[in-house]
Amino acid sequence: MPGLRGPSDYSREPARHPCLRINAKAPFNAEPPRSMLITTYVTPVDLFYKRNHGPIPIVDDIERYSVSVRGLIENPKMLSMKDIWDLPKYDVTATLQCAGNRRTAMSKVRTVKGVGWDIAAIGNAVWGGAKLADVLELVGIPKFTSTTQSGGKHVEFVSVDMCKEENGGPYKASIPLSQASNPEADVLLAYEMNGEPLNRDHGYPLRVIVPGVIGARSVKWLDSINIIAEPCQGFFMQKDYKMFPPSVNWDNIEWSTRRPIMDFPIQCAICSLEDINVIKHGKITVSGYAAAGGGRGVERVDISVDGGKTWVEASRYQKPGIPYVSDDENNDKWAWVLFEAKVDAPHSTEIVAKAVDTAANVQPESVEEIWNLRGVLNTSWHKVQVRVGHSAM
Ligand SMILES: Nc1nc2c(c(=O)[nH]1)N[C@H]1C(S)=C(S)[C@@H](COP(=O)(O)O)O[C@H]1N2
Ligand SMILES: [Mo]
Repeated sequence: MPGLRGPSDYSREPARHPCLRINAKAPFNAEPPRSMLITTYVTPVDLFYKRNHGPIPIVDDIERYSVSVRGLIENPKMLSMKDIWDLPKYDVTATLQCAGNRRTAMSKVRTVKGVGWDIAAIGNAVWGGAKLADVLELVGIPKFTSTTQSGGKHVEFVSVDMCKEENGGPYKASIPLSQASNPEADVLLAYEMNGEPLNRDHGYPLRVIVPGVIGARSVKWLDSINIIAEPCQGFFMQKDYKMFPPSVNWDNIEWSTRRPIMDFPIQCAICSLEDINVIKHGKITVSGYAAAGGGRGVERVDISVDGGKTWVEASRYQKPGIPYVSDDENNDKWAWVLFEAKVDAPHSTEIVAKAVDTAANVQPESVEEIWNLRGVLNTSWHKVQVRVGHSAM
């Protein structure tokens, strides 16, 4: 029996937290309630969103598990968990966000294809593992390499889960070799999440973490690493997770004209309020998360209580009680920033949040202008309705 295998049915799924909102049962896709998402800076493993495309793989014998590293390199190798554990260990606090986060709101404009997510297909964890740049050195690829001698330019990660989009084949994705071999990009082969061994849902025994990039590239249940000349040709790189303008529909789509999405764009959402709220007259707390992709900082989070006419600035923090400064070198550069503002809502209104990153990128105002048929990257201003009533609900 192999060390790691992908079952063909859902009879051996792990137990999950009862608070999760299940968006699809098989494959299992679920997110925590809004209010629970931001009670902690580091998201508890149980509450962290779970995004799968097939049944959860099974480890029969961890002693027999190994990752093969092969392709356009001189010395292909099979690495056991011990080989990975023997490398220097890094703990990287990084936010993972599904490109489909906030898809449900986009689907209200026009139908989109995909799992309906509210605003919690995102989480922040401390990932422990070896740097991919160190792993690549074991097979003779020096740090900061963009092309190997035999023409390798991309690093492909292949799993074992059986995905229907791949006609029963495994999930796979790739990133450029220049990013993979750059130790400062902090790409990890992670075996721990929040100080515990990874659990099955999140990729046990070993997964990739690509900080600052959409979750789809952080392949779980890693089986092999291939050094290849062209980006991975798998479904999730070539026929999914690409950005299209609103004019593209299922009749005129040409997948090959677009790049696979990598860095996620500046995002923020209010988690302290549901879509529609009835509140008592007075101060309300508007709090949530902001996340800038690509290792950029969160420069500002703006809150409006009049639908976007006037704005106040929210306070930002990563560590409780310590104000966040976007260019501080001690920040967790790959992690989200929580925000809070106390505002007055004297009458029924729309409360809006939008964030600005350190490259001055801003979230687009309307979801219509970024609508796309797959419902990805909905980063439009996050809006909630507040009705001021006589009694709080
Ligand atoms: N093997 C494998 N890796 C995968 C996936 C998958 O279905 N199979 N889903 C991807 C997507 S789309 C996301 S958003 C993240 C979700 O990671 P999580 O379930 O640990 O939150 O895993 C990525 N890695
Ligand atoms: Mo995703």
